[in-house]
Amino acid sequence: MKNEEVRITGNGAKGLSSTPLITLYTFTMSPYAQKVHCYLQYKGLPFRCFYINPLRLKKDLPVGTQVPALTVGDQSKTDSSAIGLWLDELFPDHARLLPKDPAQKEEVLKIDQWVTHRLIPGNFRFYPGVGFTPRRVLNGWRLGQILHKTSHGGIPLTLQVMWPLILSQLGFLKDMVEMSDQHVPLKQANTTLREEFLAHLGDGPFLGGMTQPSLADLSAYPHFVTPYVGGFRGAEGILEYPEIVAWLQRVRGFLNDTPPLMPAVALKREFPGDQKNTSTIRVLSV
Ligand SMILES: N[C@@H](CCC(=O)N[C@@H](CS)C(=O)NCC(=O)O)C(=O)O
Repeated sequence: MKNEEVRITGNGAKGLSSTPLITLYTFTMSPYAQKVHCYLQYKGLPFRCFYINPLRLKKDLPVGTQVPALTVGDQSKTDSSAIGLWLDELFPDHARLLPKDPAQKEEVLKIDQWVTHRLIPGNFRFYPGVGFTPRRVLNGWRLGQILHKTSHGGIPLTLQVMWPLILSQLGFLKDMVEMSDQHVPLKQANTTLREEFLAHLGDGPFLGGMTQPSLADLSAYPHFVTPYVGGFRGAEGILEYPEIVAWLQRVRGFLNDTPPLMPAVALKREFPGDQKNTSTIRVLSV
């Protein structure tokens, strides 16, 4: 698929005339932008994605300096969790991201903060990390390749080759790695985060023991799904946690995957748990 064709993708849904035009400004692998993508899918709102070229980020954003940014009609907002709260205010008749009950709402917001400031930063050690291990270099190249395939205009080959080095120099990624348990070995840090996640899930079926998915589930879901389906090294560790895979499958049942969370050109693996035999993961040809 040519880059021009994936610059803006929409679901072509009916109802855009009655619902204001909604545009999500995103990068394919941004876990924060993907949070908002899932909020919109869960609320069943028609929207389109503008896959920003990271080399022209500030020029192409309607507001702010980071993705996600969301435009609803003539209003724009940044910051993933704040956008979630805003969507509930703007579209109260669509599925709610936050429960009405004050105690449950507080619990959901607390777990969302844990996802945003602890779970997601921990994952950034796979891409930029500290130092250059083979896995980080391969994941850096994979990210550069995906951004090239999905962002308008693409990324020159020389920069794609240098992508692991470029990532290691980005200020916001250094901040993310600082926020993670960077002095603990990566495998151990991942185990701790997955155990903390399971503690938040409790007896389920959704985070915080809720009976329906909430802002917290939709914030955490893409963090586990997209590095896996995108073919990133190390993401397959999720298959060692059948409770998390079962939760991912439950959340997926509430999402209308239009436009898809991952453009088809960025897919390398099937959804976690969809493989009949998880010991032989089928790699999709792209
Ligand atoms: N707290 C923000 C974080 C957003 C964020 O870190 N976005 C990254 C992409 S994952 C970005 O746009 N970085 C580019 C930069 O900071 O120059 C949110 O939750 O939306």
